[in-house]
Amino acid sequence: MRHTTNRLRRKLLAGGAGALAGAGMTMLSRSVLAQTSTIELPIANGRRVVERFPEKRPMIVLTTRPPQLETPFEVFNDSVLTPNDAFFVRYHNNGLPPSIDGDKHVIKIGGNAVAKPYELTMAELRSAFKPVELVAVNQCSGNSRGFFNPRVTGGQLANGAMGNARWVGVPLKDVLARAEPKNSAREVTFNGLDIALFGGGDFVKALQMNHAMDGEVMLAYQMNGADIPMLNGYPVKLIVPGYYGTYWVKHLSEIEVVEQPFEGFWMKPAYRVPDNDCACVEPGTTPSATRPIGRFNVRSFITSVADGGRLRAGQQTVVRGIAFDGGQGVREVAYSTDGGQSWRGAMLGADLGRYSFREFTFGFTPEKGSHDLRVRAWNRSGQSQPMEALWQPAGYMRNVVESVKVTAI
Ligand SMILES: Nc1nc2c(c(=O)[nH]1)N[C@H]1C(S)=C(S)[C@@H](COP(=O)(O)O)O[C@H]1N2
Ligand SMILES: [Mo]
Repeated sequence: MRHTTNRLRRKLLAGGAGALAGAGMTMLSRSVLAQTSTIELPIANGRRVVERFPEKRPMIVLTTRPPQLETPFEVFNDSVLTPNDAFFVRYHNNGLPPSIDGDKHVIKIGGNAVAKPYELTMAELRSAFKPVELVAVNQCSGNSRGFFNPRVTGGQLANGAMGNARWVGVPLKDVLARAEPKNSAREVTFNGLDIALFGGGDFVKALQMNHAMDGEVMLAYQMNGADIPMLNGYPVKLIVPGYYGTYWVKHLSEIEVVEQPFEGFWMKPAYRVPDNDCACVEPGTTPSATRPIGRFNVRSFITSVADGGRLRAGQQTVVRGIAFDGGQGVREVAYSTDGGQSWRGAMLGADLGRYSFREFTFGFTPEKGSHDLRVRAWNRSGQSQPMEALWQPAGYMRNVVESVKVTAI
């Protein structure tokens, strides 16, 4: 029932959008302007418009064409899974399809390194393979870019370009196996329905063959028990657990298994990081060598109180937050209430799997005055977060131990 309703709704939203993809998106984003308000972000970005897009609650707007929407940070305190209507949205190009018929959608599987190219319908994807389920974080490479100092160009995001969802779909490995990859297969490329309207590069990403065949990379058609929202990749998106969102191709429509390395614009020069252990360079300098961005580093955030927030003096509060990493799983979260001078262990919440947000809590009874709260996580292989922010020119991979200054009154 819900399924049907969803589909109807999606058609309604897209209805009358016109033949041009770009015009279609204008209609989509303009259809619900009534809810506009603004928000002050605690960074140099200043005021931001908060607006409601199709299937979304009011979100922080970076751009409207294409839609780039950030999750209001309070959402991360409500639940460990990020609701679909609050999940961030990132696109590169303007040519979004004005509407998608989920029942007619097909994924073409081919390339010069398969013996049997074929077309996979959504119906077959849902019925001919054994579905799997996984809770995993999607995070944009540029999440938190707006905090870089010295500042860098690109979307000036605060910390809301991330989200955690329960995905249901089919392992990519099974879908590829049916095309009978040859021994010469080296990489797999992924393309979605959106196009670059004004030239520039269509958004295509690639994974190494062994990564694509690891059994974890997934073609998901469900997000938190519902169809994937249009703006998050309806009807099917690639899930690359532990890897930055750039690989999570939305409206997936073409998969190619190829013998030669793929170096399209969005693999090179875009989405590269300094090729060293910290993926960082001296502020203001250019890396001498780069590699494609890969797994998430370790991060943790206090969610129950914001920087500049107030607490009650003399009263115990439970401070809450989330931590995650690139797939080892969170082993430990430490907290400090004195700006990092002394640390104690926080309590970890339910384990939803090693790719999920992990909740943590600690009790704090503040004395009257100001306090500098910090949290720092470790993953199961002992990796953690730097105390001082690292820098790189693209503004990717920020994971410094953040400081949340609160006043107890
Ligand atoms: N088809 C398509 N898929 C895409 C992109 C895009 O521009 N087009 N952007 C990628 C990037 S950089 C990110 S961070 C994620 C964001 O996923 P979301 O919009 O569902 O949150 O989508 C990825 N998949
Ligand atoms: Mo991204």
